[in-house]
Amino acid sequence: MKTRAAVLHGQNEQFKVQEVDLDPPGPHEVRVRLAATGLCHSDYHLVTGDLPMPYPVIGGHEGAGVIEEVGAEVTAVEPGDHVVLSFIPACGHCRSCAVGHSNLCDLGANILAGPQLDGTYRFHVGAQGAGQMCLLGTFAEHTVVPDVSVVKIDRSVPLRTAALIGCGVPTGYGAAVNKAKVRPGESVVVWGAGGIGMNAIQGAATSGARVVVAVEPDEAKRKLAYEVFGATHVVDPTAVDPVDAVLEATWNRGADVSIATPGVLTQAILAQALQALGKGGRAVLVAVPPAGADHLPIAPFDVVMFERQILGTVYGSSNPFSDIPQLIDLYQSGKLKLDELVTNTYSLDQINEGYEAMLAGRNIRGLVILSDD
Ligand code: CXF
Ligand code: ZN
Repeated sequence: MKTRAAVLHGQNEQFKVQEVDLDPPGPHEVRVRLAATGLCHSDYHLVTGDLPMPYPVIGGHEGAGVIEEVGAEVTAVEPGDHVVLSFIPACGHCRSCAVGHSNLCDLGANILAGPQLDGTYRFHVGAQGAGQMCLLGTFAEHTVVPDVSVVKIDRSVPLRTAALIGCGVPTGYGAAVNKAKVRPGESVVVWGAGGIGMNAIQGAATSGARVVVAVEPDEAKRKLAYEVFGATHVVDPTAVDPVDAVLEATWNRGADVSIATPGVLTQAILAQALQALGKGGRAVLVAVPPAGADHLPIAPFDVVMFERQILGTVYGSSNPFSDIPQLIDLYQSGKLKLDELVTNTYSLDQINEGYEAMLAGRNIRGLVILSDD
């Protein structure tokens, strides 16, 4: 079939919205009509090359939609089902899945490769195969993805809201809840209050953190972090030293938990996130570092003597098939804020405009509306 997609043809180019060819689903694949997709910074890393994927590639890894067609061997979903797309597939059988760490599923090795799991392409631009970001390619009106990349959700949830649970929400919320395991009374600092950080802030606040410091240069995001998502302190790092501000907010102890969620994990922000840790503090590194970054700016002596822990996390250490429905339950019971995350909506043709707004710091989440579903 023909569909429309935002295709990236080369490094430092804009997304080109164009008609593309889409193959039918293979035996273990499904075709999804997408309702909406979020503009995550990670797709922009494809533009800069910080996340390298072969071009051309269909961007997008945060989306939700309706199943239109399933392959011959698919049993978990059927046409008409509503799904959130998971940017890491979860096979359920590899060791990581079996021990409850599906975010580390062995199939995750393929998410930046380009072709689908069988080594061939579903999207074609003329004679050329086009890859799919995280096997998904949600910057498209339709996509074909592995069945282990779709999580069925209740039809009562608006798909435009559910799309946010594809990446930003579990990544940020899970960084605080699953990886840092924030406990009541702890002090938490979150570096960057964008689509990921704002969810780390609400995850820390709902876990009972006594102090939640949001370090964020954009005034509107600081205001929302404080008024809506549960930050107790906000800091403009362009105006004051944010490490001093964290010390001040934590009775000079430093943070129990320091969560790094800026657009790009620069060495400068990483150094501050590590310096802000108190004794026994846990640093949780979420954002993608620049290509070539090869060391952590912290003295090994301090790690040993002050028992500091440095923890990486991908997808907020979530299990997509259990955590995505659970996040939806939390939203429906009023315990998780999602609608407030959407700053602006765009059409697919306006996708580059959405990324300009993100780069200018104006978007928490820009959301591209892809259908009326
Ligand atoms: C990223 C992590 C690296 C692979 C692509 C997705 N996470 C969230 O945006
Ligand atoms: Zn993302």
